[in-house]
Amino acid sequence: MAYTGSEILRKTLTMILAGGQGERLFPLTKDRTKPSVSFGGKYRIIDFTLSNCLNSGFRKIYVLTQYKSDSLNRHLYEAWNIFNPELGEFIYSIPPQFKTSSDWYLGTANAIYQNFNLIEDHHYDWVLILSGDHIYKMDYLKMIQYHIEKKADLTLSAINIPKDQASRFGVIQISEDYTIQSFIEKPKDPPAIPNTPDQSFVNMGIYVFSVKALKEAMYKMEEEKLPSLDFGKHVIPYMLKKNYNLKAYRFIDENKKPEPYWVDVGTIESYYAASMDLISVNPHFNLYDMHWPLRTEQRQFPPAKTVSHEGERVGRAINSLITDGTIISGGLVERSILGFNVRVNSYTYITDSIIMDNCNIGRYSRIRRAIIDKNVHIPEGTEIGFDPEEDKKRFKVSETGIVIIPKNYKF
Ligand code: ADQ
Ligand code: ADP
Repeated sequence: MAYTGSEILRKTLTMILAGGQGERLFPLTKDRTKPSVSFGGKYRIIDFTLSNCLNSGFRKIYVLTQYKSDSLNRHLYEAWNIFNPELGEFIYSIPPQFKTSSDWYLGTANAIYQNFNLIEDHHYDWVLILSGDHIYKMDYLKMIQYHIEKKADLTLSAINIPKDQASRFGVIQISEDYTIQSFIEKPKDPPAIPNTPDQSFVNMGIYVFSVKALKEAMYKMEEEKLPSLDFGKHVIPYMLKKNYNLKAYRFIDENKKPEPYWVDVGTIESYYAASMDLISVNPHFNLYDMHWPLRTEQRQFPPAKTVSHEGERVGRAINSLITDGTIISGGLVERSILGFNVRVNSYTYITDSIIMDNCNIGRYSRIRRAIIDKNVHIPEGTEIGFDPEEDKKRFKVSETGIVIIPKNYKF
């Protein structure tokens, strides 16, 4: 049976998993959940998934939260409280329901299971399950149309990535018609794509389930007393074993570049690389494409400003993103991202760095390959990113030498 786009949108519930602890992004996730971490100067990571929902028409959204969800909840309220319940649109944030035990959400599938009533109460046919911590542009309606066309029980979106990075992901193997034949969650030695030995085909954690099949599979797992906490570890392997129709959907990037771009910004290195992509001359991810607008909270700050005294040519920013309220006064900023309300003072040099909201960089400071979280005042003459041994005494330094200064750090 063919469905129109609007029928699909009416019969689909979107659930965004936003509860991950984000340990590998520490200390950016010390007091906030991963989807709430700033990204690209003015956004938070979850804005990218939510913008995808909005741009593909999905407006019935539950955000499943857990750890340190305070700033995420406030952000959802301040930036995303835009849906109209009278039109059947909503966005609600749902903490653990303690339905199956007195515990928190015990995994991705358990988070959905604890909220099954939300799916059942309104007779949805499909549930779209997303992660709140990925950077990409995707039209989810195309994926659900594919799911219906293939008569699938579960469709998961997948992408080719270098094999040597694939052990962080669920790796799949498919037949010619994209039926999933094997799925291995985070294998030590990931299988390669046939005839492409350096690439693997991996699960992006974006799922479309037919509600009937999901319910049946999860209740059967419960009856059989099998663990059903996690999609990657438990539910997908179970459904494969029981011969459900599992299909892979090859990710279509709405950036429309030859190489599809999707990043799980789960580590400091991937967060930093995805940030630096934004400021590269030809980024994979285009913030300025008005066909796929990205939404966030619009805050009341004056325009960003650069200041240089008569005859000087300082107070400059090159290849950088500068957010509102920021003043670069007599310093040089290169290949960096500056958040809201930052002050860069005279004779400073900032390069290849991310400086978040309300930071003040004192005169004569030199900062290189650093991530400085919100509200940090860097004293005059401070050097960061030039002497790894010195940096390690005070701060977390990533594998590739990125220095991270936590929010509110006092020098
Ligand atoms: P991971 O990303 O490792 O692998 P996981 O850490 O479980 O999976 O997180 C998936 C999403 O769910 C994240 O957005 C996370 O924040 C959220 N989440 C995790 N636990 C949660 C909980 N208890 N409550 C609410 N939200 C929670 C998965 C798949 C892999 C796939 C990758 C792609 O298992 O097969 O390759 O995603 O990133
Ligand atoms: P995070 O460090 O998690 O990114 P922020 O400090 O940016 O969090 O604050 C998260 C939200 O809380 C923002 O929407 C901001 O407007 C609001 N907020 C920040 N400080 C205060 C405060 N002192 N009182 C009330 N709301 C605040």
